[in-house]
Amino acid sequence: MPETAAHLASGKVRELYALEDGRLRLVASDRISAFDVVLATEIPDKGRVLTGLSGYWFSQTASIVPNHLLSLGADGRTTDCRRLEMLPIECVVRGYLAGSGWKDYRTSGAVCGHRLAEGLIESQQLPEPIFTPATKAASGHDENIDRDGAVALLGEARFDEVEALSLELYRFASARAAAHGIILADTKLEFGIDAQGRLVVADEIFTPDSSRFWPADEYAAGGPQPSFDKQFVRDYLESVDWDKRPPGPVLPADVVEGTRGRYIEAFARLSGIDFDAYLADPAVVLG
Ligand code: PZK
Repeated sequence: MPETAAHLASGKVRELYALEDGRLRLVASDRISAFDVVLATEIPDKGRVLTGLSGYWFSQTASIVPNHLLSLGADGRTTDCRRLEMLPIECVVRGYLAGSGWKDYRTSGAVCGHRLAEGLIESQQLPEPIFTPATKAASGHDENIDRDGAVALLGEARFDEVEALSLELYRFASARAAAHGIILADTKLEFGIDAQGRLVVADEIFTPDSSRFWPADEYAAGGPQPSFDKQFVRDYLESVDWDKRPPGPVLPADVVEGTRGRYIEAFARLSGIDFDAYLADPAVVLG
């Protein structure tokens, strides 16, 4: 008999369920968001690509930190995981100056209390990656906080632990991505505490929805960079008359197919695994 799954929460493009035995089930849809709006058109297999990549990275980083993954579903888009007490911050690591990091630097010369050299330009690589935590806002627009702000939420010992682990995870994945022509500009990690009080990495890890992936061969600091996965969608949305309020426009078939191809290419380049092999047996990413 199939187990019952109670719906717990909806993300923009994912759903979270509680199973009867206490496990959680994350289901990644094929929905895509751009300019903060979920679009009317899905990208076939996007949820499978993100689930497979996350599974791959959880497996590859298990010697750095334990993770919440228990099993991948045969559908390729379902992750069963351990239920944790989630930490109240987003653990962001930035190796390049983009998004809110660039915005904060331009305004104040610092990002989350990290004072940076003068004269840096948009998308420039930082001399070393920095840990730039943010609060989880219900609105979805997280607020960057400094060390003191994060220590007030976590305590000093736990802060030091997640900072060190986040930086180590970023260094591991960015080196792997760089070797395959992809810049991992920044990433957002989520941690929780298990029943034994151990720190565990959860949610999704090093996916294009939780990270900025840039094609290395097109990298040129001094402005915004093309997104490895979403650039066709962004270019199309900028070419039509849309005020960036919901509902988003329907995407043409060539934009959908091109974007699907980019997701599948990111999966294959980062993991070294053929996407059809993943579809045939999702556990292939777990080694
Ligand atoms: C958890 N979210 C985010 C919200 C989603 C995902 N292992 C865990 N234990 C307890 N809580 C969570 C996790 C994980 N991962 C994750 N919220 C809680 C979220 C909505 C939809 F798919």
